[in-house]
Amino acid sequence: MSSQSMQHLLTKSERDAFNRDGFLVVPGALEPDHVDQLVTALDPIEAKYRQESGLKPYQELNRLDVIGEDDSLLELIDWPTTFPKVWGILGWHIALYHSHYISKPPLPRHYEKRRLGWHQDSGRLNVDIETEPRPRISLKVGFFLSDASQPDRGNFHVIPGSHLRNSIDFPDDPKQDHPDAVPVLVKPGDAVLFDRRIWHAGGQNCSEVTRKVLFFGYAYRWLKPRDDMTVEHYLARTEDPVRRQLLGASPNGGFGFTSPAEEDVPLKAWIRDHIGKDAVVP
Ligand SMILES: O=C(O)CCC(=O)C(=O)O
Repeated sequence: MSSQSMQHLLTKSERDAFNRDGFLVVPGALEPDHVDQLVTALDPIEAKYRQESGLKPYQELNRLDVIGEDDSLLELIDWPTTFPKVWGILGWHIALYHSHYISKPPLPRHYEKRRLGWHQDSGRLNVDIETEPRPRISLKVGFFLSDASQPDRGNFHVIPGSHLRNSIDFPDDPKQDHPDAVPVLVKPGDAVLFDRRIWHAGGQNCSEVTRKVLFFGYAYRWLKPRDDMTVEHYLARTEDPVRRQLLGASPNGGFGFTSPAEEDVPLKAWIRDHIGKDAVVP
């Protein structure tokens, strides 16, 4: 893992904001050239899956398990500007459990606006676990590759602070959105970290610009991956121990009574060696 991470550790005010609001914007997480490279890599992948799935040109593509599709995506899992915030929040006992790419082309002009598809992540988890609020368990990083700095560009929407509520009430009119809903306004290269429990939704794209976002989900190692995690080809040639942890490698198996052993969770030692044994991580 790059030592540049040390320059982007989670600050106290970022932690407070994440805990209070349920999300955090990391401006300029990716350089403009890097954004262009990722778009160039993702465009043919998108074209292939659009053709396979028969989507109409204005319909959203949501490609799950995208991480394995192109080498340029691998380095984003421990990216120095975002990953220190991830382990700063969740701690060291984590792995990637999900990755997806959403491309949202402009809607047809006659499209009638409707209420967005509000949800918390991890579907059944919200039904099976009975506490209020439910536990956090995972978070996602969204790398924005298009300009969503204005509303109505298919922005990621949130209800700030709603991560601590198991349910939310909507107006009676089914077209009306929640009064506290806000679009997250971000530029290409910005990243958004969000608590899986925050009530969130993708917005409608009434602009001329296709909205493109790569999402990486991180969770505790005991959570079953959300998608196929097609990463064997990366593991076969990846030596970096932390990256291997994130890809799901675990030489001693799972997380039983005597594990994880240090070699199952090299991120723990990395944090200890770089920050010290008193590092404030869960
Ligand atoms: O496309 C978006 O902005 C929303 C994505 C989303 O709902 C999710 O990743 O769970």
